[in-house]
Amino acid sequence: MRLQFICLAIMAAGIYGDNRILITPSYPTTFPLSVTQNTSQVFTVRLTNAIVCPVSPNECSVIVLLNTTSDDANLINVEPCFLKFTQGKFSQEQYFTVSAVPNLATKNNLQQVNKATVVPVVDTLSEYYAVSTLNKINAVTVPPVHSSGQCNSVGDPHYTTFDGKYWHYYDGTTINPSRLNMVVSTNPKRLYGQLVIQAQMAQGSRPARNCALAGREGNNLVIVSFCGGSLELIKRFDPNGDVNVQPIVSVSGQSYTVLFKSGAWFRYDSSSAYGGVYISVPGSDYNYVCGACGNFNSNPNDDVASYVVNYNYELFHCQRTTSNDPQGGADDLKFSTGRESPNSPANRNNH
Ligand SMILES: [Ca+2]
Repeated sequence: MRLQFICLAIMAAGIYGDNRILITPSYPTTFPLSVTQNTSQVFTVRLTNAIVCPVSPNECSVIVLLNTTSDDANLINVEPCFLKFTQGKFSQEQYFTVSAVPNLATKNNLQQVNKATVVPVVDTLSEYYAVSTLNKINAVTVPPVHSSGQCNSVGDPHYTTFDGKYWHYYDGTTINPSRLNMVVSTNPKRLYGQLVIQAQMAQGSRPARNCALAGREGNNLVIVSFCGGSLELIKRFDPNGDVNVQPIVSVSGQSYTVLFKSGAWFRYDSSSAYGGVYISVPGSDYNYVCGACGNFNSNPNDDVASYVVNYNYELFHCQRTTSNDPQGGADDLKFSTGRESPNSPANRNNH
């Protein structure tokens, strides 16, 4: 009966701490510490009584180990990872710092908030401090906020990637209309589902020109096509999906803009003879896309294979669609242009 009472008492103390060792500020469960890139929190640790050890007085100290757990591996740094209080300096405050790992922005699965916990554990020969219980520090890692990325494809066509790389694709081999993945998202936890945006070039046009754009977020697809000579606007929305996450199409003059729930959008401007293509993705897609718009990592030098790309096979894998390459980086969004599908066996043989 008495043992049961002691266990309950320890459990209760485990939630609130027992004030033998004070860690401030405290972050109980309902007030987690928010940790994001380039921020840190300093904690103060203080012993409230002298350290007395009944045996081995020469080794009498209190060590506070600062273990960490997290949803994702190693999201936070704790420096140092332990504190040692000695008998002579037991009253001296000591400090540790909790911060995000330096590469928090590039680690996987970080579009959503993740939990992390610092679990202080006491190691001592002191009977008084050996039974002390310390507050856990509950933290959440918050993805870094990054500004949105802008990409465009204009002329015959010339591309400017999210990272500002200017390059050209002339498609020198194929008779079939070329189709490129402009954006393919790569974050498995992306809100509102995966994003694929593809551009279609007009069949037989020299110089080449964009004639259609298609984008799908989750299971909602919109195609804006002028490949048949006049506007063809196609919406294929998930019949079982939430209507509040469906993309919105707006028209301004000869510009057709499709806004996705995530904040990503694409615009096709039909006033230009070449068709102007403009694309934006939200900052949460930073480092989580690939395609003709590049990988959105602030480095323009790793976006494309070369300044001028003449052949489909020279494109990066994720820039090719399955219509031009059966092993392409994203499935064909099945543009309906009123023309024969470039993925038909007859056309495939032309490659
Ligand atoms: Ca890049």
